[in-house]
Amino acid sequence: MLSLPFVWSDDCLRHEPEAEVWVGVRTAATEVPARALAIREALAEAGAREVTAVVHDDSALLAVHDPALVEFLRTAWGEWSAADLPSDRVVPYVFARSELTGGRAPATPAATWAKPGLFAYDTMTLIGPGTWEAARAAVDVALTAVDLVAGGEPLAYACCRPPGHHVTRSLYGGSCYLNNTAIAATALLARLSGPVAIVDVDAHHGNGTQELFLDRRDVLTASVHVDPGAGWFPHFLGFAAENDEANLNLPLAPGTGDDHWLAAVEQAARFAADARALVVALGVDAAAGDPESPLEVTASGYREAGRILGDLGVPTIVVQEGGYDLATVGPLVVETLTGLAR
Ligand code: SP5
Ligand code: ZN
Repeated sequence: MLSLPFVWSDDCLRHEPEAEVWVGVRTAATEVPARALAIREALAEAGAREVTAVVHDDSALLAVHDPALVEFLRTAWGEWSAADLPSDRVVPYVFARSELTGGRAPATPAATWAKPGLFAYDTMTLIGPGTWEAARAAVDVALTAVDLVAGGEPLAYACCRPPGHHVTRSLYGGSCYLNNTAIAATALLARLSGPVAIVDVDAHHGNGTQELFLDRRDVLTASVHVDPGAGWFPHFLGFAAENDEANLNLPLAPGTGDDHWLAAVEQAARFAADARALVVALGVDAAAGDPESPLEVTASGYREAGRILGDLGVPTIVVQEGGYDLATVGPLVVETLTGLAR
């Protein structure tokens, strides 16, 4: 019996990316609505209590993200679909790299089809009819979990999608649009005393979260992930060389299983030991059967990771990130939460 609240919004199902443009071709999307439904079903079966997300205003969202990114995401599909373009999803084709304009702010392009290049850093993260509504609902799910914990619940789980940990202040990518984890941590810090720690166990480096809190000492960030130096997303960062007093990257070799992965989770937990509250960025794509990562963590490994993080003994919010094997994503989340809740 899993006795904890989990937050849900039907609107999180409205994002249907269908595809990811990868090396120039459309491949089938992996970040699909069925993920959230599978997790919800496993949670209900385990006895967790569903709480419907409460709509929040934009203040917590705008404390983290550039208003221009938020406005783009809010309006991108409407503008794109009105422009009669050959793609049924918003996708960038030219990128406003800062070196292109000598560090000056790029002009806002007149062409609708050039605008995504101001805010997207990859071609995989498509925008369609319900993308904004789902991404915004995911923020409400995370903020409702914050409300529960600020109100005295020791542990709450945000069953949200699309995920968020790859989004920086102004740039979206990696199947993510708004950084739910970072928004939750910021809101939690405003409600409880700090510092707050974010421990990210998604198989991929939490690059957006790292960049958002780079100069902060009141939000500690730790990430356990497959070594980008071995050829894995986000490729350009996630290395131990980026570590400092408030940021810990623990890159692991492809093929890493429970023993070394759990040692890294323990190291992340020690790093977070002085925090007064915890946000777990829970990707279950480090599991052995996941199609998007080469890590080999088992279900009992995820349960043990939950125990390790639960031993910190501080108010905790768990925010869903990746995890793409529809047959196991639900049970893996339940295992982790069972370890945490004990
Ligand atoms: C939140 C999260 O786990 N995001 C993962 C983003 C990484 N995606 C990288 C995909 C690289 C190529 N995948 C090929 C299969 C495309 N269907
Ligand atoms: Zn991931």
